[in-house]
Amino acid sequence: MQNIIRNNWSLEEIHSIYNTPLLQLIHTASNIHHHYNDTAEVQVCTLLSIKTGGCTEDCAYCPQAARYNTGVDVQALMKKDEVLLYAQKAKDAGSTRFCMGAAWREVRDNKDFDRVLDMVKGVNQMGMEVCCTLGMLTEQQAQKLADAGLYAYNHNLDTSSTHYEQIITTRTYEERLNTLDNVRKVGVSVCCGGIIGLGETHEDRIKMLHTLATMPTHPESVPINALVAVKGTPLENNSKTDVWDMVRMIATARIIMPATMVRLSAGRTEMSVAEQALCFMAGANSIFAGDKLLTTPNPSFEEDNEMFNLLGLKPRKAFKEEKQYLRELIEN
Ligand code: SAM
Ligand code: DTB
Ligand code: SF4
Repeated sequence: MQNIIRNNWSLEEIHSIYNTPLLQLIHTASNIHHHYNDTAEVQVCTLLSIKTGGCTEDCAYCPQAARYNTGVDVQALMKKDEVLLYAQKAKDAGSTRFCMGAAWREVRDNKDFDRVLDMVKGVNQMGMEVCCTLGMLTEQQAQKLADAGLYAYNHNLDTSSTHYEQIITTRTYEERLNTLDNVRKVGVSVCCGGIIGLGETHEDRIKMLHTLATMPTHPESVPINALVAVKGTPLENNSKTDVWDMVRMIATARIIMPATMVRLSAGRTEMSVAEQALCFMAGANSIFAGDKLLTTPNPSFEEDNEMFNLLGLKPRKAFKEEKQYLRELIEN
């Protein structure tokens, strides 16, 4: 197997990989995973919602959009010290990446942003990889976050450019791609993936993977979320995501973006350990840990510890390789 990372995938190629008979697909993905990564290692990330609910946007899946009645309590931006306590708790439980999420359309240059910059500095000083997901960013804002020590920025495509308008109308796909460009320009690691179970077709999933795998540089991490169908959102009655679809998606992402961290993200509470094991076999090497995602439940640290022991997995160390790789990219 050659060490080649490709950015020139055609839709047809990805279509044919995605549609490979399932066991063969898992086998191929597993081989590629072995070649490029330490398959025993899984990155453990913890999420914290630092500003919850009351969001102006209309993302059809989201419990935090003000326009849906989902029972999520609106909470103003948390205080820095409180956030750092959560980060310490996550670190003590074995997390190496701490991701702070805000229910914002975009970052604004105000006191709240200054407070987030302080949080980023604080978490960085604790020796954790610090990540944020705050909505759209300008290049200047991305630079400020980078200067404060931000390691990664999460901004998802969510779905294909075609299905997108069925899901979100208050900001465009183009705007998402612009934010991702701004993050890339300042040398912050890009975390970008999507959700399955939004009513999209297999072709939409293939198209989204194609957009990710043909970026000039692959995102360093790609979260694959299964929709958490929250009561009160327009997608509350969507059917449960088929675990085989999750496996197929992860395996395809692994094959076309071999060195990327592929994150088995939202939806794990609905999956057995055996089903999650299949996802790790298919190339997933990152999870969100801790009993809450942003507003919805997630398996506890204890449950995940047990799973790691059973499957022989170990948490990946912080700051491994990625930074060097990014540095080289910027220098060249
Ligand atoms: N407000 C910011 C934004 O939209 O970019 C950051 C937070 S937002 C909650 C981050 C991501 O979480 C979304 O882009 C979406 O991919 C994911 N997400 C939100 N609600 C979800 C749900 N119910 N099920 C699965 N993923 C979800
Ligand atoms: C991502 O891809 N998934 C996370 C994180 N990035 C921000 C969010 C999942 C949210 C699930 C719904 C909730 O808990 O509110
Ligand atoms: Fe707001 Fe982000 Fe939820 Fe969309 S996904 S409604 S932007 S919090």
